[in-house]
Amino acid sequence: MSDAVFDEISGLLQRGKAKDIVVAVQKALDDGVGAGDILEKGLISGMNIIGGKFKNGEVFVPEVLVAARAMNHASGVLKPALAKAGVKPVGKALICTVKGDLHDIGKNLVKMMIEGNGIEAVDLGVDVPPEKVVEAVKTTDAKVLCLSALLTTTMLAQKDIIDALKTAGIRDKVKIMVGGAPVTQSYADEIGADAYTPDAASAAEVCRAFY
Ligand code: B1M
Repeated sequence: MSDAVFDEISGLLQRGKAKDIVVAVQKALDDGVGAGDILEKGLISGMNIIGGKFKNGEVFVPEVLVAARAMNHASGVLKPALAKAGVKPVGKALICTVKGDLHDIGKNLVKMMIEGNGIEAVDLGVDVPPEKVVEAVKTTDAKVLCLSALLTTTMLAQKDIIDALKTAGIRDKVKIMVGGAPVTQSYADEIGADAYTPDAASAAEVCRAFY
């Protein structure tokens, strides 16, 4: 199979062409292209390109959001075929915005980029208390926990969650990633997180590396 079909899908994703990408992905499936190849060589590859451009300041939040929306549409078309082909996500990650914090744009971007890297993201939402996170870590087989905080006041809740997991005796069940505008590497080190990343693209890269 020529790479042209994957280049086309990757290009449509990068340009955020949600309707066109659905048609292109369906056509590729109808032509017998493997769902796993479409995901890896078309969609994830396109998402990685847009993620890199976002990291370098070549594109901005709106472009990433439309690309992510296109990714979601295309993934919807692929889902049944992927399930049939037995291509499973590499693993599961939990994600939330911490207690007291309602900002969800960054969290949603991180979620979309993680999903774009073949990881199933379980979204616990915003304003999430430590008890709910502890429960989710206990009851799912997620390997990574992603905590977003946008306020200098709520970043403290990232530590509360780590402490609650320690108290529950399940701290080591997950790798903990922290991020959000006020969060820094030194803060992440101080509270005992496993990783800090400054943006959604690097969060997805680091998250993928944990699997
Ligand atoms: Co709010 N807000 N806000 N706000 N708001 C900020 C954060 C603020 C910096 C504005 C300012 O004063 N300049 C300020 C915080 C000050 C501080 O604590 N230092 C602030 C404040 C004070 C408040 C309120 C208290 C205002 C008030 O009511 N008086 C209030 C708090 C509400 C609450 O949460 N309890 C509030 C409310 C709101 C809105 C509801 C109006 C709205 C949120 C809407 C929504 O999210 N659905 C809002 C918004 C939009 C902002 C700004 C303008 C934009 C935030 C945003 O979405 N940025 C923001 C000012 C600013 O940032 N310029 C501001 C775009 C987004 C893509 O970036 O979320 O940083 P960001 O995510 C990035 C990275 O941080 C990183 O990746 C993302 C993409 O690269 N990242 C991670 C995020 N999570 C990560 C997790 C990771 C890794 C990377 O690993 C797990």
